[in-house]
Amino acid sequence: MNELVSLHLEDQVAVVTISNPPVNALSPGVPEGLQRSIAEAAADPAALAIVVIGAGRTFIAGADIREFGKVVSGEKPRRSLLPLLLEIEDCAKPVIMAIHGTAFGGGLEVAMAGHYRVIAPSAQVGQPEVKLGIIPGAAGTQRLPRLAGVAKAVEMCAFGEPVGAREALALGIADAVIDGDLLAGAIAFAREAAGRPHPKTRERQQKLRDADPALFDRARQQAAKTRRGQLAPLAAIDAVESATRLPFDAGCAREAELFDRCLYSTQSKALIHAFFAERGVSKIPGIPKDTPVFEIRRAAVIGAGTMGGGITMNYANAGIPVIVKETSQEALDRGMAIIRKNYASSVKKGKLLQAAMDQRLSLITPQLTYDGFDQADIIAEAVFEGMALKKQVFAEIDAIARPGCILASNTSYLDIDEIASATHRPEMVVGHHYFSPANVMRLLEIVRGKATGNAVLATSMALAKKLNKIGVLAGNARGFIGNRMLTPYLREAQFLVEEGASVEDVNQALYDFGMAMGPLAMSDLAGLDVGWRIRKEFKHLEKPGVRVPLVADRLCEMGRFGQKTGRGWSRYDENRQPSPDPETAALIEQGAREAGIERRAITPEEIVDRCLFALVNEGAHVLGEGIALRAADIDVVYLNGYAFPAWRGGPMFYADTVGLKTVLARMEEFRLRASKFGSGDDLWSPAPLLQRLAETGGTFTNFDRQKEVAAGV
Ligand code: 3H9
Repeated sequence: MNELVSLHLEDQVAVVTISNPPVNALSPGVPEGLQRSIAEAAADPAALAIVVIGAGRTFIAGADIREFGKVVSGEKPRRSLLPLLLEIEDCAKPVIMAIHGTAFGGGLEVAMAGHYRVIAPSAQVGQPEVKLGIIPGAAGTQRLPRLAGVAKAVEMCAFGEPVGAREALALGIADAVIDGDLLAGAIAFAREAAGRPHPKTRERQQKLRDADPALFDRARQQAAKTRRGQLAPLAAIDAVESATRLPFDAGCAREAELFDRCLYSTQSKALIHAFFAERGVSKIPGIPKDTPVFEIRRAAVIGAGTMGGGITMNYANAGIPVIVKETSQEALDRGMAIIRKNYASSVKKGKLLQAAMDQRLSLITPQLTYDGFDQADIIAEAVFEGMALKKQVFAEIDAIARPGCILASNTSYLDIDEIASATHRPEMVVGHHYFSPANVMRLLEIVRGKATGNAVLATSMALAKKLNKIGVLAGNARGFIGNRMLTPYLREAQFLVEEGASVEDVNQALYDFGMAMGPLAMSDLAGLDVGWRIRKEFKHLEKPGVRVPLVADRLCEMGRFGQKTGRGWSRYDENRQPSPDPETAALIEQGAREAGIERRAITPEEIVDRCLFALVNEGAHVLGEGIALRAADIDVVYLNGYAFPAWRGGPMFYADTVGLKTVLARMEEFRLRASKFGSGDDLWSPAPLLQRLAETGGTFTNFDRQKEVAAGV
């Protein structure tokens, strides 16, 4: 016995309790403790049956993912859980797994080795390993199809979505749902089971025989579409398929082979990095977890445009009453119509009940005045991007808002300190930068002005969670983290078309890399007028003589704003499907000719490297300047705000996997090439941090700015 797993006898049933907070992961010591407890209970003549249960908030949430990090870096070999699971399954006394919270990954695999599973109504079970770039590694792909059927096992193992208690019961994963006290119910179930022969999952065959052989290819096609570029979903399908073709032991051996292949892949390293990065962003040095936060009971939003409408929906979705204000009835009606349309489309797709839609709409108060703003705990501004207008709005709300009300700007580029200077309470002013569509995208950049109070930041982080967003702290630099980095990324995309690549070449190369869409397609989706407006705002900061893109402004002057006008970099039909636009191509060629740019053939590799290394170099500036706290925070921004492929880990992690020396060498090639246009040093000088890490063999992932600051570096 050890502290992680304990054993006691209750009502002639041995109760094995796993206690490894926070999620009872199978860390070293837990499997060993389980093994000893089960053996001791099996040998105890006073015990009729055995119940395994998790202490705290959950059953076992899986293998300890931190251990995989060590395996990947070669520090520790993998210890197999398989022998333990066979021992449990072969135990002479019935073993009942009592599930609450989540039985995920190795947790479900342990549960399936028991003879019976009882489950709390709110519990979930799943094999989410693919989300970490691996597959179940302890016979999950072999036992699950025997319990739930092959089709469901393929779905759960290849796509990683969990099922709730009632579905688990219907599928045969669980044997009973226990309302009320789970342990008491499990003990009662165990006493009843004690007299009966108990089934071994690995010996069940019926559901394997029922499988439709065509389902594997269908699943592969689905994975190729919805998990583009990822290895693990395909490996999971192969592993489940082997359950239908091979005896149990051989199926397990095949699973182990596929598991190892996935575990040692860069994809799993990247996805595990993304898992911990997402959970690390809320940890802000100097703002401990117990920092007091303001309660947000009522919200107000200024502006019912694309962003304001989405932000309003976020509050309503979280059950927070929200006022949305516009300046004209027409704009207000238009905004509310879009909100209603968005909800109605969720109802139509079966994602939302009509009653929930009605309830959410009832929380929204559309109006043209500031009435009720004095009651709000937060006022979110989402008006057009322009400093003069923002300052005017902040001066107005400063005069109305009650003390203790947070004033948040949704600016995507502007200086939060200057906005705050329009108020008498800069400590209450913060940036809440949402990403379009704001009701869908999970990222929220929380921008710290020089006066922003810690309580405001802590509240913003907590609020992000409540709104089902991932809050990332950003410093007050033009474009903050995400958009600041986007500028050089989009710049290179435009230079590439000027130098000879087609719009389609550029979009395709980045799409093939794994981005949800190419850079120019993304610009067309966001609206070319957005960047145009920002460029005008910052025109005075452009350095004379440095090369700037030639075509985007011309497209805007012609009223081609992208998808919304049907024309931009590409042409769009009424279903927003793109096709090449010869007029845009001619415009690009003309611009290049006038500027004396010699056009040439450009490889997809050059397209990817130029766009991404420009992005990474700016990321290194952002990190070195402390605009982002950690490289992992930058990765979270790009994974959740810009659809960077999670299996690449984010731009900074990707650069680490390429190797910073290689990145630097490639940038030098680009610098020399750009020198032809007189802008090599301005555009391709490496960020000091990138240079230093490349020279010292460091990585972005291991760079700890806080440590360096503390050490006075
Ligand atoms: C696996 O099982 C492979 C098998 O086939 C076996 C092969 C041999 N390990 O998410 P939260 C930490 S693969 C280590 O904020 P929630 C997490 O980092 C695994 N740590 O809470 C955080 O730490 P901190 C398959 C873990 O309530 C804290 O717990 N399983 C693990 O929002 C709280 O986490 C999965 O993929 C872990 N397995 O959500 C499940 N899980 O406080 C992954 C969590 O220091 N986990 N932590 O930041 C989850 O999906 C969610 O964490 C869960 C709780 C739903 C469980």
